[in-house]
Amino acid sequence: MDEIDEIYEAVLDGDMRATPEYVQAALDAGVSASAILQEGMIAAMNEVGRLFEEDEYFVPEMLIAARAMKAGLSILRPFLVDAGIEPVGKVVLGTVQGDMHDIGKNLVGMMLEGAGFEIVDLGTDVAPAQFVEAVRNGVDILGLSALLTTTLSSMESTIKAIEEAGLRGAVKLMVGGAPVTDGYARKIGADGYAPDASQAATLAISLIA
Ligand code: B1M
Repeated sequence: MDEIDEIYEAVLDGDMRATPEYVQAALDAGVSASAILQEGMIAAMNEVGRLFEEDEYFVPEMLIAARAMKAGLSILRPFLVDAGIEPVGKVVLGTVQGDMHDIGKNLVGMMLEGAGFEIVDLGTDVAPAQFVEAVRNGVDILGLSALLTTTLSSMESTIKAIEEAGLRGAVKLMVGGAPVTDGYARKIGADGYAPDASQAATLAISLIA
């Protein structure tokens, strides 16, 4: 088994102890942070999702896999975030109301930090009013994440709440997450959609340009 396979298996097994050890070993062996993330950890989470759909994994297995992935990400973080850059803009991020998924949002935060943005993370299950309050306090970009088809409507109601508060012109709105599409982003009035964390960083730079 090579380093990537070990990471993949450790995340799949939800092994919180082995995952960061294997991530460190892979980095020490010269494997790139991007390969570890994409081919090891994200690939394993996709397989977790597939096993869940097949009724082979249940919520507890998804949960421990997520914990293992987070443990691995803590080792990878310094390689994705380039510290000491002068902030190019402020981004407020959050997973919309009703949705507890935060791994993708956290990755987006790391990549944006790496691109020089200051990040304020509101966490998960964030109500529209909390996003409105954050925009009122001054921010360049608001990033909304949703992983459930059932919480896509929270994305739309958040944007509506920002419009109703008269703040739509004060902020750029960026959306993403597995069920989100470019078409949906346009339909709800977002300024941009990114399918993954690295494209989120590129999008954020173009939104403030
Ligand atoms: Co959940 N879950 N889950 N889950 N879970 C999914 C999303 C699911 C697809 C699994 C499946 O059926 N195959 C399915 C949703 C189906 C649907 O709606 N169509 C699902 C379900 C059904 C559920 C529950 C309802 C299960 C239940 O209780 N019966 C429940 C809902 C709880 C809730 O939120 N209210 C639930 C719970 C959970 C856990 C808590 C156990 C756990 C989350 C733990 C955590 O996040 N702290 C969990 C997990 C781990 C998953 C899967 C397996 C993995 C998600 C993940 O972290 N992926 C997931 C299946 C899958 O994704 N294949 C699944 C890795 C991550 C890097 O990718 O989050 O897509 P992702 O983020 C990407 C892009 O989407 C994008 O960039 C990221 C990095 O490249 N992106 C953005 C994300 N946000 C962005 C924002 C941007 C731009 C890009 O701009 C602002």
